[in-house]
Amino acid sequence: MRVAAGQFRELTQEDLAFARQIGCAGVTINKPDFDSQAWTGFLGKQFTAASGPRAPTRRFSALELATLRSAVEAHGLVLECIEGVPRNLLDRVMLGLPGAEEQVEDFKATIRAMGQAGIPVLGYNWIPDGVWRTTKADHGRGGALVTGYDDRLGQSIATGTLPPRDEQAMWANWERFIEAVLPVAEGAGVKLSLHPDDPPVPELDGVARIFRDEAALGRALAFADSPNHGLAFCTGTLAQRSADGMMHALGRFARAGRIHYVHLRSVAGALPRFTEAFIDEGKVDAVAVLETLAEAGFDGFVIDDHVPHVVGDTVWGHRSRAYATGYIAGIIRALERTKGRMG
Ligand SMILES: [Mn+2]
Repeated sequence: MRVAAGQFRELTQEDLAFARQIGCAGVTINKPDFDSQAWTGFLGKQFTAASGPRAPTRRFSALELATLRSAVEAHGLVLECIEGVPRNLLDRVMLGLPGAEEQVEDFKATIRAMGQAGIPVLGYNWIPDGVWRTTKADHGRGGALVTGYDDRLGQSIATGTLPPRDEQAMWANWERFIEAVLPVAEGAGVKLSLHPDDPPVPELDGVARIFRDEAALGRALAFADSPNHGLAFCTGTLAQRSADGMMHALGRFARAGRIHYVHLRSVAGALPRFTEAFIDEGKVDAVAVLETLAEAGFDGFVIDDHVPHVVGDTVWGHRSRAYATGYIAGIIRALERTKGRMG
């Protein structure tokens, strides 16, 4: 088990140096938009107006991914994972809209490119309108800014941008998707890792959120029962329903060897209303989480997630992430030492 730095949507050489400086062995990249000005600059490509706005389909090329991997490795880091493609490159598949087939073909090509570039894990989720919060400026400990969600407000919002989809439709679309892409992942030696729906409520904006609890995740793992399909286990998302339920799911899926990586964050409160919290407070017991993973023999990586915004911090959250990452690394070290003493 090891700690990584994650959720870079854009990347600079400084960010990579920072990840190494705070002791991470690896990094993850979030939904990279390789056609954006920031990414074309990082990858040493010419940005042209033709690069954006982005078409509804897009495959990541092996060359882009290899360039990215090399840049990461130049800092003594491992590129552990790409956490998803931009949402609008998979939305037609999730919603079963015209153009879904083309998006699936691009996703398959992306998996093959990941395999060629030697990047072992591709995270994904099944939420076409993304993570919802009803505030981004609630006050946490010491006045730190934290995000929050109130389902009474959430349920009153209808964007009118998505076609309504019930549970049955979202499951059917997912089953069709995973049946199409999993054999490609197995052939390419790439792991696909499902992140639960955040917030984990039955429906938002007229679209069912199917991956919201242990039962649904268990069903997904049984349906796509392969070492190349597992979970991006997010402690915060599941604890937003129930911290006890999250711990139960964690133990079960860790012992089954189906957790590829972990988002470790905490929350205060639970649905219908919660706020995010520092890693050392709130409903999620980070020590218990890491202890459960260690006992199950988990050998993947753990990253922080949605850290509170502290005094003087950057948008990405260098200060807050350094704190959370150090906290995780310290617990892992302590658990290793205890295990060594117990023989
Ligand atoms: Mn997460």
